[in-house]
Amino acid sequence: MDTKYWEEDIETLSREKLQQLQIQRFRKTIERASHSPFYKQLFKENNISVDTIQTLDDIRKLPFTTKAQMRENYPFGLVAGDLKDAVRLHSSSGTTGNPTVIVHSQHDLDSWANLVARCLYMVGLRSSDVFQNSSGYGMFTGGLGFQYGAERLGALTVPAAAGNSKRQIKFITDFGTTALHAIPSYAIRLAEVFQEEGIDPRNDTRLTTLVIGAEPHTDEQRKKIEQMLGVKAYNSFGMSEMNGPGVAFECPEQNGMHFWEDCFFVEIIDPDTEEPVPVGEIGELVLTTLDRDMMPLIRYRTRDLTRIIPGECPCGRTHIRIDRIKGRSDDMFIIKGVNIFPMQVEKILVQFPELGSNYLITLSTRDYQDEMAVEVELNDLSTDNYIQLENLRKEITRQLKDEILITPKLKLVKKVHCRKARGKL
Ligand code: DLL
Repeated sequence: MDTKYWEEDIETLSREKLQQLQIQRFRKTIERASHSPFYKQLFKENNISVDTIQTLDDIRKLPFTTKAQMRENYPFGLVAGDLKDAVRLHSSSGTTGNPTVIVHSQHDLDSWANLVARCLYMVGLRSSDVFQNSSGYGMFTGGLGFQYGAERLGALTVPAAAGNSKRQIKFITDFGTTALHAIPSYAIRLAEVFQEEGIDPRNDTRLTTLVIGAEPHTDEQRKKIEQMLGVKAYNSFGMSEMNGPGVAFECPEQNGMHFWEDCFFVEIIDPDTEEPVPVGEIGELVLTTLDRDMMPLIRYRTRDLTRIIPGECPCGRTHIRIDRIKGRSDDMFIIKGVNIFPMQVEKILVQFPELGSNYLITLSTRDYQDEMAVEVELNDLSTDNYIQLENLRKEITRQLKDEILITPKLKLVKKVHCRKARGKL
């Protein structure tokens, strides 16, 4: 008989047993991490050993790990295993300075594929499905992450990769794609191209399921996508530091995303006081890997803001649920699935002597598409020659595209000198 769980014994484990498993895996993680140069030093400075963890509350005795520390210890300072046992490396998109690097052993990749398969099974996908992935393949984990997860499930998996909407549509119709993975902004774009091509995805394709994630989106956007494509869309959360996709995922109840607590330990803290917030309140998500061999991460400050949804889920899964990501506690923003820090824009702009020191980044959403505009002032000495200015604009745009992976609308503006107006009130 077909069950509704991929791994019923884990997904419906009692809270007590789940917590026992977490302590056991937490201790193993500490032991494992202590072999990396970074954690070895950190544990020594903070007097941490496996015995520090007797109960789950003891976890608060451990220091946090930050993205900055990962960059400082680039590329392999947090690697705990022997690099000869490493089989894959992913690095973050769009970061300032060194990217964050995650190295995986075969065990890690197996565990990750299993988690993604668990998510897909949860929303009804089976080996008879045709799963098309419109994520970028390469360093972005949405590509290979879903590829291996869908293959693990046994689905016929189509690595269509990003872009080329007409080709995506041809694949969907020709191969009988039943489930599609897309970032939300792209799902809307694809629905528009369907319209332009005169194909009705609701009647002319076998599409029933959409997996959307990797960037913030609202419930209204989801409804619009569902209606345009004639699918049920499920929210999927993850990050490259925690493998990628397959970290938290909605079940058919769609009342939050189940967080796979056998593989990740979840804390929600106040980003300023660093103290835990009460269940149900919004704070910063802090995560510890519980089943990673090559590069465990302990109490990683994700900067994502969310909350734990109180209560039990009628689906029977005991793993906690988190709400949609409400924002970030740093200045990172996500455009078209790409993570961008304003510093990256600044890094490029400062290299042009023609530019002044002020710039403005504007983010907007038009017809459900994210847009990024950069206005930057020219300095006093810059030319008035239109052709030279246009060449300058193109060169800055090109360099920005190289750095942030998307092309912003760039406007060069004359410096405005303000004179004070005198007047009497
Ligand atoms: O975006 C991994 C992924 C791929 C997740 C495909 C889901 C689907 P990063 O590029 O490292 O990894 O970006 C991680 O994206 O910290 C969040 O800020 C944001 N994010 C991811 N999923 C969601 C979501 C992948 N469902 C960062 N809703 C995270 C809102 C999301 N934000």
